[in-house]
Amino acid sequence: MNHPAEKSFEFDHPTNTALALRRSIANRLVYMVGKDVQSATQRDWLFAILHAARDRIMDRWRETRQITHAQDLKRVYYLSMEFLPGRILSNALMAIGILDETRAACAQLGADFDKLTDMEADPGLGNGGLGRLAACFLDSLATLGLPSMGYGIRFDYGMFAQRIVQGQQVEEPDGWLEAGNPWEIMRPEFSYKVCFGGRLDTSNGGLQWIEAEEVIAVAYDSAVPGHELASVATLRLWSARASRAINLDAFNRGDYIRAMEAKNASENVSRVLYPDDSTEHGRELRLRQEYFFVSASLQDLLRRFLRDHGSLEQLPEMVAIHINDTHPALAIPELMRLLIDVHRLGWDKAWSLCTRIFSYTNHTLLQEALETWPVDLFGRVLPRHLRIVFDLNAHFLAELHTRFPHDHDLLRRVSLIDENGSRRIRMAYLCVLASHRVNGVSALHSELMTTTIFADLARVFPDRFCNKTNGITPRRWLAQANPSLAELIDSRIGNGWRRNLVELEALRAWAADPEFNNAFQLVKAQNKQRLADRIARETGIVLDPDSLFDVQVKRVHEYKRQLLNLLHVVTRYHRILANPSANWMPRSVIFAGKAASAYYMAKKIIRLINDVAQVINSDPRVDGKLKVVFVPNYRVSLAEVIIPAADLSEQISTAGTEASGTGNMKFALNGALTIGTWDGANIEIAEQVGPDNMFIFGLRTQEVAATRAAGYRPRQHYEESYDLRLAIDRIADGSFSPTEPQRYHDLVAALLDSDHYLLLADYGDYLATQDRVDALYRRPFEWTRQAILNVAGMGIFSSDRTIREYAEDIWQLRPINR
Ligand code: 26Q
Repeated sequence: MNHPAEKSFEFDHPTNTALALRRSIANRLVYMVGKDVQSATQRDWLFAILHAARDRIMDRWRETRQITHAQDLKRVYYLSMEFLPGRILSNALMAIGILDETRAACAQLGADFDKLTDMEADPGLGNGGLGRLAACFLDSLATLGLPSMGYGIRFDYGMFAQRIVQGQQVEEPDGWLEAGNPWEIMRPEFSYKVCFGGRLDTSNGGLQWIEAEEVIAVAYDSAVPGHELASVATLRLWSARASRAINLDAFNRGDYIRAMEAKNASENVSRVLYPDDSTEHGRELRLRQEYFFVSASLQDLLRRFLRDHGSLEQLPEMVAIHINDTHPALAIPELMRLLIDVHRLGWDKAWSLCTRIFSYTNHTLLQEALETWPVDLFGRVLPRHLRIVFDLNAHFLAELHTRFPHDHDLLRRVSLIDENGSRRIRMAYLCVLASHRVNGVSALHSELMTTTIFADLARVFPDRFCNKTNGITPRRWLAQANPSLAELIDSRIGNGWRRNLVELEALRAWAADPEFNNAFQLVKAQNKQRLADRIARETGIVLDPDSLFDVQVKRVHEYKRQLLNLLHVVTRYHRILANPSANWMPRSVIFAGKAASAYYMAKKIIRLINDVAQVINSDPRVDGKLKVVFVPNYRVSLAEVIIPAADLSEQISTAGTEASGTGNMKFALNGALTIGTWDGANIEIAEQVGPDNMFIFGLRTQEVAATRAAGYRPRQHYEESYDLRLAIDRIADGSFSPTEPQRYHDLVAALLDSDHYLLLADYGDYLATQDRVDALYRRPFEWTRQAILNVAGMGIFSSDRTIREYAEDIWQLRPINR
């Protein structure tokens, strides 16, 4: 007891009976929202429920922080530009264990729980896989009781909302905060100054950064409740606020509007997420965003450390900092700056701390996606950090020279500065240099990482590189998204799988049990109906729930090969027309996904999907044998409805291009069969579920390389296959774009002349494999038996497993002991 009021400081802990919940919701409606049962809107009810739920997380949240502090435990700080948590309410109620009670309370209050939960905003603070992975990791960190904090940016505008207008993607701003965000708590007491620009002053022997601009980063926290509230982690997002300094001098000059403009401009740094998942680097605002959140996060964690510990010597024993892709790489020169310029450590001491604290995950091998920054831009925005990067590079290259005195080209190749053409900083190399561990996200990816993009660095630092195969949280992706399947599984093997996903192995024994097999089919049928209803509402296209639901949902990218899928669709259409009376297995091909707003080819692919859908869906000769639909605005909350309804999961990237994939895991966990290439985590899924329970096709990574090396000629496949020729000719001749016949000329030319991702090379095998899919789907029992074996094999793909591996091999973390 160290506060004078502690004796008299008493409060009521909320309880979880339906009655208590009902009273809490009513209280929150009256005293927080300021309404009553007569005047409450739907949104008012939602906010009242949200607050009642939030109240029930607070005690454990405080307790988690107190225990971490009292037991003096090491923490991991997960730095990520992106977090895609999905809606919080259902997840929180399940974590607390009061989903049914809350439903009952709502019913008594006359509120429609399902309708209300569907009104909650879906925070789109990420582009796709990388941001969603970060969210799954926080869920697992909380569930495993590992002391942790996620750090990111509180973007005012998240991933754009996608509308489809006349077949084309149209982007709209996602103002997810406009109605208020009841989950966040502003913590203005944690505000930090972040500076930009200016110059280095070397006049009096030292090195001083004379900054030109400053902005304030303000913390907003949200709770991340673990399963059964094992612990509650924190997501701390930074929002930019103009500094008083800007305000004061601009306003004092008397030009009020100018001053307001300056204020606005400086707050732009946390305005909007870059909706690009590969190539959008070289933009100054993006660099500022990266530095902004990293600087605030490091100041914050150093403050916390120094509050509890005297000496920076022990920093690596108490703090692990993880860098999610290179986007937070500026944490490295920023920590060096803080240790050297602010805390007055020597260079060698500071560097030795850094290399014991940082670890880094790579998420891509695609050359165009590797982040680099032009030296001059970098130096203009962050002159001190440029100097640190140069000094680091000099130390590194000097040491290398002594280790490999005869390999001069090695120094050029591994330099942090790419000197070919305009000089650019290689952010990935900086991360490898500073990290004691560098990991890829699937076995294949980690292997390719050390033989391609980091081949030289793997020779220099052989002990750093490792693999941590991605995972997904079974709480959101099975328990929450697919409650009927969850319940069916519980009825046979109990509910322990939520914490220990390998328990799903026990389902193997049930795969061929007629009753279970049948019940499993029934669940799938319900989920398909739920999706069909949703699609009919949103697009007007009516799907037959008895048809095979063939699903490809993910960002639209050439390497993911949505076009290969579409070539199959067009061929199937032509075959149906040629042979309408054959016994066709009805199919519904479902696409969803966003294209980067400046990615011309990806947008064209979306348009082609919609054009093809239009023609096929309105052709009476098809007569229900084939439907195609593009579902607009793919996001976490839509994924939760689509994935449980899939029969077939399309994971068809060119071998060697998809680092891992995590959608592949979500589908298999929900009882879809996969048609996929030997790529990313597909390979490990095949190992777990058995290759006979998956549809594997296409060239392997080595064969892709060999095909390219031999001078790949896509046109040869076109000339040799009647079906392929017909499909491509019809796309080219305007059959799917009659008002503008040349609409797809460039797309077709790209396929025939270069086809960088080898669609045409894989087309034949893909089509043959799709025929095998149809054949198996005609045998519902056997199909379902294999689907159940897929579910049973998904145990290792829990993000709990992934996080345990990070905690043991990389972060050296121990859980709290309650
Ligand atoms: C970089 C610079 C400037 C602007 C944007 C970006 C940017 C933003 C997001 C670059 C990449 C991303 C996202 C990448 C991503 O999601 N990668 C995916 O990560 C998943 C999780 O590991 C893997 O499963 C996927 O295979 C991988 O594509």
